[in-house]
Amino acid sequence: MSEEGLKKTFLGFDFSTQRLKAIVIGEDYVVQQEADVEFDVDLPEFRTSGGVVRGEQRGEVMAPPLLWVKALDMVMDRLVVAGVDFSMVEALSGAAQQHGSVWWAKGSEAKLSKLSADDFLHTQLATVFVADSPVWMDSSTSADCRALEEAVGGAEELAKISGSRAYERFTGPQIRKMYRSRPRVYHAAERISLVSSFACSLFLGRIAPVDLADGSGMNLLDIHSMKWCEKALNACGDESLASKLGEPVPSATVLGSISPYFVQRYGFKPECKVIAFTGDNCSALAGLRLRSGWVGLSLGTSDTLLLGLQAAAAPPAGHVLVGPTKQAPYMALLCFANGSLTRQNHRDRLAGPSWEAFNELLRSTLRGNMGYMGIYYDTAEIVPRAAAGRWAKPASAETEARALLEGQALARRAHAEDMGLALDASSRVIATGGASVNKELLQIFADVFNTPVYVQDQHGNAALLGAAIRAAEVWSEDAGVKLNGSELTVSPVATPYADAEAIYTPMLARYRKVIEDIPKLN
Ligand code: XUL
Repeated sequence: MSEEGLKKTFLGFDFSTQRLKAIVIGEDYVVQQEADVEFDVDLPEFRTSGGVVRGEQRGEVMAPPLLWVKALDMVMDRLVVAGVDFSMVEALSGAAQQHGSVWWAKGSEAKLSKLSADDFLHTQLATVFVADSPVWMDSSTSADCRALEEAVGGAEELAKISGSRAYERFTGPQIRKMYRSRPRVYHAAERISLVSSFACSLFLGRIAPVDLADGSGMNLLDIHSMKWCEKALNACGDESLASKLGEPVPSATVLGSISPYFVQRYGFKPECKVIAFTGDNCSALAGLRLRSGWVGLSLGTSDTLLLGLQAAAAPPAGHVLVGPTKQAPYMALLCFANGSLTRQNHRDRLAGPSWEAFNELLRSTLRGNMGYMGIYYDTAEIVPRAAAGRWAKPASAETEARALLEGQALARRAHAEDMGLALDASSRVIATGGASVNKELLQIFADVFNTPVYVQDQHGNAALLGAAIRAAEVWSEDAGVKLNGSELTVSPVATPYADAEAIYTPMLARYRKVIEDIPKLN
């Protein structure tokens, strides 16, 4: 590649719950600079804990949007200190925590378009928000969820239309709560953004549209027609709601050029393109370059599966979203509450505080565990929706150790297939998160999915990397300039044994039978 070619850079942001991160990648997708602002530590004046504040009512969790604006001022300065040359940035994009809503006062758009480069954003935008932003940790909208489901014909119907039954943190129920309990705020808001489209607006100098992928986390979008669902809008607000939300756009949209504020203050070139921002999970799918039939497996406190899908299923649990990239027209998000914490609890019980000792137990058992299966929910499970409990007959420590991990992997595969995941010879599982260093665990996933498991080793934060990669890829397609960084650096860490299919297909069928008998929560 020519020297000139390598000089193009792309900027990505991640407005996550606890921090704002920024990353610069080159045309080869190699990370050049990074900067980070931690809300609680760097911006103590907002008095957040873990990036959020608790409301007066039970379950209310929000964040002051000005915190995010001030964090952007700060992270930009940190990028300057890190030596970023903004005049080389061809395009930027971003990721943000999903579901949160930002409520803009009348006249905000005019303010965004006339910012003075001599001053910080946060001093100029101090009065543009009419309320704190409810965020994804908020669980105060159960009544609104039931009302929304009823208005569209039931939970299953809502799942068919919007890709999810109603969830407390989703933006539709949150808007309904605002309309119902704080009508003055609702009416004072000229526009409502998601955290992603709000962040994008700061760079664009006008209110940015919601992108279809993050828009699918609202319970308001018809994920088939890609338009707002009128019944859902009517259930959550009045006739002004559609115009408050604006028309959604595909995630791979070049929205325009960067606002003059950033050109004058930081030296961006005026043609630098702003690509629609999206939700963090959607961005992670892009960062892992997941295609249809591939699985992103994040092994954390809870386990999250990101699935690239060809078509939208109507999920009994979990979420189907419009895909953020061309490689996956739809995606699914499945969160299993019992992940690493549950693995760790049982490791301690069966082997003490050492993974080595636990893995020793695993090695003294046979794959398939002679048919012994166990289901361990130390905390209420999300997929399937079930109370805490344990469904396993007493057995030796060795047998239980394998039963726990195989049971988890079987659950991940069964519920992924329920979402429409179709595994084939080209499929891959790409593991991330703390437990992705555990080779024994990854071998079990490889066998149960009968698919090789890879570990992403380019960057620990797939959502952040995905933001910069989306900027690069959407820019490249729009500008007709090919970039050389489009392949993911991953290393295969576990491949299935030849007998994996024969062992685990019958176990998968048995898992489905076993969970039928587990009492489900509504
Ligand atoms: C996804 C969700 C969280 C947030 C966290 O539905 O609520 O993963 O996106 O940032």
